[in-house]
Amino acid sequence: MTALRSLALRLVYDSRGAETVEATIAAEDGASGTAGAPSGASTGTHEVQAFPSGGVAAALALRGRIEKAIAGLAIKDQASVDAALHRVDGTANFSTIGGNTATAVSIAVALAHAASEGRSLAETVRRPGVARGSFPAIVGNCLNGGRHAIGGPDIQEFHAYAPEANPDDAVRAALAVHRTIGEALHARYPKSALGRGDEGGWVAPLGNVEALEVLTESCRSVSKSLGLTVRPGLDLAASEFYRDGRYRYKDQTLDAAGQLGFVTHLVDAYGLAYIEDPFDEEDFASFGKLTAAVGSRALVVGDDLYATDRRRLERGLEHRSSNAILIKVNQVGTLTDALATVDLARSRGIQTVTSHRSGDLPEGWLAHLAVGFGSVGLKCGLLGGERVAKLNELRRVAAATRS
Ligand code: 2PG
Ligand code: MG
Repeated sequence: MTALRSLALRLVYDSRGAETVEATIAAEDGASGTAGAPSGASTGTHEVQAFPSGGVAAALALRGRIEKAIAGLAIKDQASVDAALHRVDGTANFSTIGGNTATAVSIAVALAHAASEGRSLAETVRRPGVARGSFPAIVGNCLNGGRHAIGGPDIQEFHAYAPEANPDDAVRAALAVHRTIGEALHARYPKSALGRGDEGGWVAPLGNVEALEVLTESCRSVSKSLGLTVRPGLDLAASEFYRDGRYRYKDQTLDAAGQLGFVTHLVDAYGLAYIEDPFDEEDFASFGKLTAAVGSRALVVGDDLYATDRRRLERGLEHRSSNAILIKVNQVGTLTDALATVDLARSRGIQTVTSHRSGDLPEGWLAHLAVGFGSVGLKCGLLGGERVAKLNELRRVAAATRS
C-alpha cells in the first residue's frame, strides 16, 4: 500500500483574480498531485461553503490539522481520505475548512493516486460501464450575460453543443461558432466596444431572444460549413433573476407557468438541445413539467437545483425533474461525494454534464473527470487559458485512447 505522506496548501488566484486554494499531495512512493479549486459567481444556495469565514487565510491555517487527518491513509483509498476531510471539518457544509480546500485536497489525492499507478485520472475515476473511447461533447459558452457579464442579456450562458461530434470536431465546431458570433457582432456594432464575460463568451448589448438568434444563426452556418450538427443551448441560471415568485427579465416578468411557456417556446422555435437551470433552484415541479414537454428532444439540466448533492438528486428523481444533472465537485466538496451523485444518476438513466466554474484555473483535470464519469457533456467554456486548458486536455485524453 502506498501511503499519503504530506499536504501543502497555498493561495492562488483564479481567472477572476479572486483568491482560492491549491493543494499538493505527496505520496510515499514519490508520486504527487496538485490541484486548485475553482469558484462560482452564480452559486447555488445548496452548495457547500467555499471558504471558512476568515477566507483563504483561515483555510491555509488549517493545513496541519488536515494533513494530520489524512497522512498515512492509502493514496488509492479516496473514500477514506474524503471521509477524513469531513471529520476534520465537522460540519454539514464544509464551513470549517471550506469546500474549496476540500476540493483541492480531494482532487490532488486523486491525481497523486493516478500518478502513483502510472494511469490517467480518466482511468482511475472511470465508472463501471463507461466504455473506453466514449467522450463527452463540448458545451461551449459563446455569449455571456447575467452574473457573468457587465450588461448583456439576463440569460447567463449561450452555448454551442455538437452532441454527435468526436472531441476534435466538437472543439473545432464550438470555437468556430464563437468566432462566427464575433464576426456577426462586429458587423452589427461596428462602432461599439464589445467585451467578453467571465467564461470568455462575447458580451454585447443584446436582449435574450436577440442573443439566441445570433447564436442559432451562427450554429446553423458552422453546421453547414463543417458538415456536422451544432445546436444551440442555454444556461438560464434562472435563480439569479427570480424574486418574489416571478422571473424578472429586463423586458418581461413571468410567473412559473409563464416561464414554462417561454422556455418551451424557445426550445421549439430555436431547436435548443441543452437547457440548464430554466427555473428557480427550489422548483422541482416546474423542472418536471418542462422535462415532460421537451425532454425527448433536449437535455434538461439541473445545476443550482441539485448542487451536485445526491439527496437533492433523489428529490429530483421523485419529481422526474430533469434528464440530466450538472456535476461540479466543489459544490459538494469532495470527489467521493460527487461520485455518489454521478453513480446515482447513472443508475437511474440521468445523464451527467461535468462542469467548470466561472472563476477557474488553467488546469485540465476536469476533462478527465468528464471522461471517467461517462458524461454526455464537458462544460468548460471556450476562450481564456483556464478554458482552453480543459479543451486541450480532452483532446489529449482522446488521442491517448486512440494510440
Ligand atoms: C454555472 C456556472 C458555470 P458559476 O452556472 O453553470 O458556468 O457558473 O460557476 O458562476 O456558478
Ligand atoms: Mg449553471
